[in-house]
Amino acid sequence: MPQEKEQQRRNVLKGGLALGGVAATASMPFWSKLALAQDEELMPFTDMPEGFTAPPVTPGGIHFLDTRYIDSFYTPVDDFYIVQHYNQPVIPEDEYRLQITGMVDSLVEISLAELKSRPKVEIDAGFECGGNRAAIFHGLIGNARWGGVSLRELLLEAGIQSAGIEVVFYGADMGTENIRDMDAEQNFGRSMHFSDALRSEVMLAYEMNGEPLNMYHGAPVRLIVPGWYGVANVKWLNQIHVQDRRFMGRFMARDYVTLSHRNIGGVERWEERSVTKTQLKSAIIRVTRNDGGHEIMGFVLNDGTPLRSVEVKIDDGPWQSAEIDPDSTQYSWKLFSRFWSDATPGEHTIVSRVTDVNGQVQATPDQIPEKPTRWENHAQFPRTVMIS
Ligand SMILES: Nc1nc2c(c(=O)[nH]1)N[C@H]1C(S)=C(S)[C@@H](COP(=O)(O)O)O[C@H]1N2
Ligand SMILES: [Mo]
Repeated sequence: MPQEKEQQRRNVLKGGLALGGVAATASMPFWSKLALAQDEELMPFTDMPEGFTAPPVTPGGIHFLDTRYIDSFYTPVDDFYIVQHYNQPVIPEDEYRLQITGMVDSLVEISLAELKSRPKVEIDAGFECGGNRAAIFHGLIGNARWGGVSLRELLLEAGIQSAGIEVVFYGADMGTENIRDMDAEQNFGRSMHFSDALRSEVMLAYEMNGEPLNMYHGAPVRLIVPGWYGVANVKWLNQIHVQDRRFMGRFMARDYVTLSHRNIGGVERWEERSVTKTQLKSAIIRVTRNDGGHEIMGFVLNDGTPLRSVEVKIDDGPWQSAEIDPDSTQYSWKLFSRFWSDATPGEHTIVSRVTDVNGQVQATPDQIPEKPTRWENHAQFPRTVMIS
């Protein structure tokens, strides 16, 4: 259970604080560096507005994480960011039904109790909103242990017919969309090709960090698509529909669409693509000072491709390798840290970059294709910090 794991860490942490200081820093287990020690002080980012803080969780409100204070591998449920585009429906557990409809051999209607009686799967998955951005400390982000059932098994049991290529996921939340001068009531909907839907790690989650999923995060059941941007993880999921053509709802085809100027097989084009797989990204979340020196922390997200390295660069210095949290798993976020022994007082620029096993390096802002839309911010992000 994640909570027990966290509790163990905290207990060990309390006992271990006496270690403190210079000698301990290098040998300290990674997780013990996450929680700020009593004498550890946050160095201010000079590229941030003063007095910036994350808002409280409110019904219907968007909430983000103050990433400077990340102190655990699993984001506590109450701190995990919240984004929704319509309402937040309250669905009584005993009334909940999930339907699988369309081009399947047998239509499915399944209650929550029936879902829970199926073999349980658990996976660590971290994700960010496709619209996450530096101005809010990349706070539309979180990492959790999700518990639920395999989508693949359910779909295989229902039997996708050979003409069924697209799997559409509908939430119970609803809004009015003005489309071609007409008001159309629609539920939140997202889709993917059946080969993506059949990936073994895609799941229908009814638990988050060992607790029943709460209303904000899509109770009683949501989709979790490890390695994809947040928008794929349909909350309040109550219908899965298999069809023979692409789904063109707002969140696939009009919104969460990245417009970028890129080379398409040798031809320069303005291309529009749906926000799906998470781009290779790292960012620095904080710099702290303790009695041993300064510590730089950050996170990595990507589509699950294993990583080769994460590096940090200070001012015009060399790239220096950072330590990746050994608790990281394929689809979790990867927290990293780098000890900064010779920080001098004054303003410094720090930046991180991640490289995956295929040799793909996180792009610099110059290397990112011209991209007027606000989605998929994954360029290296230099920050300025005031060291004291
Ligand atoms: N039904 C439904 N699911 C949804 C959304 C929504 O508006 N309605 N928003 C999506 C977006 S854009 C994001 S970033 C994630 C956020 O999940 P969270 O609020 O649990 O962090 O949910 C996704 N799933
Ligand atoms: Mo999002």
